[in-house]
Amino acid sequence: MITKRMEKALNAQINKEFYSAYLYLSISAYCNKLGMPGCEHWFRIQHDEEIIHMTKMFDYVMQHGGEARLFKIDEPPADFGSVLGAFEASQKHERFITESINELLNVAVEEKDHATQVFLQWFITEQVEEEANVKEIVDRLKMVGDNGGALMMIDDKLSQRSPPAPATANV
Ligand code: OFO
Repeated sequence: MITKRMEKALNAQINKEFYSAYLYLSISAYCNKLGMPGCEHWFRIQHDEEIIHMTKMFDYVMQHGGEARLFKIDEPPADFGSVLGAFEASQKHERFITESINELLNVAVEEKDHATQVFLQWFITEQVEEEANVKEIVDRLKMVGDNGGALMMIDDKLSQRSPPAPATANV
């Protein structure tokens, strides 16, 4: 059974994962407006991944004897200035989420909640991947600048991203 403090912290993270999904859906709409279908697709998959993160945590809270709670989701921005700006917004957000997951683990350690410490390992690893993926794209976009042909090639590559595996609470 999780402690009330742990439950509160996990419920707050569920809200952040929902916001992540909201943010990425908004960025996908922005990419649609820019006429970059590959980027739109990439962010739509990113949105789907965030829903999986949220669902994993939501299910875990209940499996561990807690009460899963849903709170109001903040409105995400709709304009990111450029496709590079959109990916930089994603990079900044993922760094924030990494800090937040690390803080959750600190709470689990302080609460001597070993099951939640194990559960959070999946998220710790996932954040390394999330940050690495977006960094690679940001670096490439910076490299190509305004080169239309190169941007089209990046867009095409991003259109090949595969959908995520379905959610399971078990790690
Ligand atoms: Fe849920 O990892 Fe991104 O935000």
